[in-house]
Amino acid sequence: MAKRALITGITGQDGSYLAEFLLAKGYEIHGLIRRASTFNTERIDHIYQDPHQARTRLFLHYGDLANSEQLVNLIYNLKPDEIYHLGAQSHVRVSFDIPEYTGDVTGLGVTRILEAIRRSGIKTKFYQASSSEMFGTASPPQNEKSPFRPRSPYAAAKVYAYWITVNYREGYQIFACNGMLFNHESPRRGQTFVTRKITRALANILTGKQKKLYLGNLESKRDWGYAPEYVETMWLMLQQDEPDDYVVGTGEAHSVSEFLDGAFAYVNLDWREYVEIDPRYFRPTETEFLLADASKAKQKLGWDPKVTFRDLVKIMVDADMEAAGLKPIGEGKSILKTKFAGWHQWEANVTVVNERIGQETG
Ligand code: NDP
Ligand code: GDR
Repeated sequence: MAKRALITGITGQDGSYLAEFLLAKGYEIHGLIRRASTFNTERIDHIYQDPHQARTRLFLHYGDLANSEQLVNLIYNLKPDEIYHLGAQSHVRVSFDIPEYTGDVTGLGVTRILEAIRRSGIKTKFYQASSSEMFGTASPPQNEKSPFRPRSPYAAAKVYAYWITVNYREGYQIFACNGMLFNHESPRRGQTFVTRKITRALANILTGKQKKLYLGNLESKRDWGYAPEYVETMWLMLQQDEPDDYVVGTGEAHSVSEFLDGAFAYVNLDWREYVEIDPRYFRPTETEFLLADASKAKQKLGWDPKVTFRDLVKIMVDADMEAAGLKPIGEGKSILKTKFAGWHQWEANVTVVNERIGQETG
């Protein structure tokens, strides 16, 4: 019989790739979505299946992480083999504006799911989307033994979520894992995260729709990888004999200005002519330097990412050029074909989620 998975955050970047990955593995997928007055399923529209058809393997259910009543019913009724908990208020800058809500959804939301598992008494495996942001000021490279020194309401909520996951594993013998994933990006990345903000602005500059790109701190360094490779680790963690916590990242860190260098040079432009600094994008406290030591994931999960930082920049620029109606340079597209000829396709990568320019809050 097909395995059944529940994914919270299925409409997000990672949820959409994970759903695609698990469908390719033959899973039956159930996704939690929030009711909205507009369609909010752009990232999964290409895999959407009409629930009225026989042999449908993707089902969507309304619910909210801020409220446990629906979660208990859903988990009890579905009895999923695996739960991937990816839903969160995931924007670090925004968490300073809405700290209480972030604590509720990103932190307590995890307890609501774990309690639903415990109370319903079902046997399921649980994945918690923990984050490199939890390390904050801890010296790089960061691994499973590094201290947590969170630098934002988001990171503090994720630290709480990390420990409640460990607590339910130890206290109630739930197969629960924390994946401490470092930044992972893609053409499906939300448009207010810095990499996508840059590649999308670049495409708009090329079409003449946008003149300037307003950014904050260009000096912070991140270990950026390619999102589809990261969702595979989530699945791998739940296939092990014992539940455990893992750091996942490439082992290479670059600054925001290096991302700008790579993206603009790829289309023969100089970012200094377009980028302006806007203080509203600075954070009250910043995480300066994140670099993963993912040796445990490499050794125990056999995970070894293929897409490099330079590949990632080209993949994202190509996709945003294509989404803007331009002919992409093409190197990113062919890198994807040769290095990642797996379960997801280029076409499904090219997304125009929102046309608005210049009103980003993050
Ligand atoms: P996204 O922001 O793209 O997706 C977040 C998802 O959570 C969306 O589906 C969103 O729904 C859903 N969500 C938000 N609030 C609620 C709520 N109150 N109730 C139900 N669902 C809600 O995040 P990513 O895909 O990038 O990340 C997935 C997870 O991994 C997050 O928990 C994030 O914090 C974590 N993470 C991400 C990393 C990264 O680099 N991407 C690195 C480390 C951790 P909607 O579409 O309706 O907004
Ligand atoms: P991050 O990602 O905070 O690392 O969290 P983000 O892309 O938002 O910021 C990365 C770095 O870029 C700097 N920056 C800007 N960031 C944004 N968003 N907008 C700007 O204009 C801008 N200018 C400079 C930031 O200050 C920061 O240093 C992401 C999220 O996906 C989290 O959910 C996840 O847990 C972590 O990655 C790992």
